[in-house]
Amino acid sequence: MELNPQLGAETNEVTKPTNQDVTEEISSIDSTNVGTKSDEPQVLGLTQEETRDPNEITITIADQNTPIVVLFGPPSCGKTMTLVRLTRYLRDLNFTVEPVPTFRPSADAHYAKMCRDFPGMIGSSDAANSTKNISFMLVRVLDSVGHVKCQILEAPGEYYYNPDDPEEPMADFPRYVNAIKNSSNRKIWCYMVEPRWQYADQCRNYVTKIHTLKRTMRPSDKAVFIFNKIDLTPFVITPGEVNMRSARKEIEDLYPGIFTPFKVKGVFGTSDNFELVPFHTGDYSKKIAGGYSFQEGPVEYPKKLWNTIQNLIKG
Ligand SMILES: Nc1nc2c(ncn2[C@@H]2O[C@H](COP(=O)(O)OP(=O)(O)O)[C@@H](O)[C@H]2O)c(=O)[nH]1
Ligand SMILES: [Mg+2]
Repeated sequence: MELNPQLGAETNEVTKPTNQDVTEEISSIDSTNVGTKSDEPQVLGLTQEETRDPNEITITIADQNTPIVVLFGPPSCGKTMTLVRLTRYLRDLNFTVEPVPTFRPSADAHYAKMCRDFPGMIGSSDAANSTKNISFMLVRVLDSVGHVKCQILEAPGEYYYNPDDPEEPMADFPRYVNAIKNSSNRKIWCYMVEPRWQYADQCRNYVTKIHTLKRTMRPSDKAVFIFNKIDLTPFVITPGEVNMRSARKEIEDLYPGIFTPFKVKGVFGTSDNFELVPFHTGDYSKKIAGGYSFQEGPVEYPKKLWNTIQNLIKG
């Protein structure tokens, strides 16, 4: 299915990520000029034209039956590193995680390079090697006998919620997001939250944006809230074991009303129609030579996330 919606909607101003830590250090090199059909520099894995007008982004979802896990969250919440950590975990279990080459137009040399370099970026202990290079990707997960279990989409956070856009939370989603929303694949929306978001004053707007998207979710779609950077909270009891009651309360305090539309009223009261998963992608230590080294976090976190995704796919 070719998803290239017609132009005509208002353009979203897209800026580079404003990540506080690692990605800030690498912002000067994230315009990787690897050459496209027009040999123009690229930011976030997009051509200059696409960066100027995200409504120009063309994607193709060739497999319309396999569920898509969408990592949804603002810049620097940890989408790329979640993909990296989950991929490492799945590979250890003999799953194959591979980029879907047809996701972006074949003339897009940057995407082709990203696909080729994916194994190296996943295995790298240099955090920037992943965060700066994996920016807009569809991967698929196959089990040890070649069954495709799901697809995972990682995209620039600005297109979901852009803290630098004064129009938020009313800024339109770029058309490719709508195209994903409207595709026939079942979706597992993974909404990411973090404990010390640098734009804490915008938490309510981010909540509004999630609720806007929620209204377009189909009944078969599922919702997971990923509380990433759990290592920065006091709720970790032992590695992988988290006081979820307190963690949940913290999210509700930081992001007021976030769970409200994801609750269902029944005869015996209200119940959750979502999953909540704590996550810790890994530890990031400053290197003397510059940049950060990445050491993967406890296995319990990707294990819990993967089990949750699998149950939702089955359910
Ligand atoms: N403390 C901590 N920091 C994290 C964690 N995951 C990501 N980070 C930090 O957040 C930065 C942005 O992560 P990234 O995956 O690139 O975010 P993205 O913009 O959403 O793709 C990383 O460079 C890390 O510094 C985590 O589990 N714990
Ligand atoms: Mg990213």
